[in-house]
Amino acid sequence: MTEGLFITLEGIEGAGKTTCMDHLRSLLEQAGIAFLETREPGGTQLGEELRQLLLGHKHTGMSHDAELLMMFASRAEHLQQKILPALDTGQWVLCDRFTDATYAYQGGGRGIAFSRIQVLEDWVQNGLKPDLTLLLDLPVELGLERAGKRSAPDRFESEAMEFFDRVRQAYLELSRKEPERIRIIDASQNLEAVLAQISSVVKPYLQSSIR
Ligand code: Z5A
Repeated sequence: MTEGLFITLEGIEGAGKTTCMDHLRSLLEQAGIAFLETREPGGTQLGEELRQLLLGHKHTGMSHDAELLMMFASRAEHLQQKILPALDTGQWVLCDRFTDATYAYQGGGRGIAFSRIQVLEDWVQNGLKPDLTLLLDLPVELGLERAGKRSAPDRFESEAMEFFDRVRQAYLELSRKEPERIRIIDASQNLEAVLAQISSVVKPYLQSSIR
């Protein structure tokens, strides 16, 4: 049994990850590939409870370090319980956000040094990284406008425009460092054009999985 492929979706608020996840799911189903669909923070019972603490407004003033550590606590559980077992049995994993979000939000957004985040990444992931990351990039104003049409904002969504600007810049910096893994999708385009970009990036991986 070969190892599965680990694909993550990233982007600022309102980038369209949920919509693109639907598209990825149908591409994999059409190709007959078994996969696990999951998200962060969350993906396990403990992770989902941490997600409520992280996104809810009960602990609005939590420290940046507590926030960072809870992201990695959720991730450690997620890797052990779900992601690694799926990859080990040859399933693909589609994950809505992963560690690039930590560099972008806790690093870029909150101002925690990348080097400190890297210590936790090395500890929890032991070298594991996604095989492919689709970074849905768009201007912050457009993302917030799209997201604004939805329900009440969570603790992150309540941040100011400058916060999301820093998050976006951090994502772009990550993709400059790892251009092969982190592929930029122009999410400012209409939905049809965005989904076409995703298909063209993912199709070579689908073809190489057909033996
Ligand atoms: N977080 C963190 O800080 N550190 C970490 O390590 C991790 C996460 C893992 C939860 O994430 C929060 O956790 C997140 C970062 C933090 N906070 N924020 N912000 P989440 O992924 O669950 O929450 P989210 O970013 O708010 O994602 P979302 O609500 O799922 O939004 P989305 O998936 O990107 O957008 P969407 O729902 O697909 O699209 C938004 C709207 O735009 C919707 O009405 C669509 O129909 C529309 N749309 C989408 N694409 C288009 C195009 N191309 N044209 C026109 N309209 C479109």
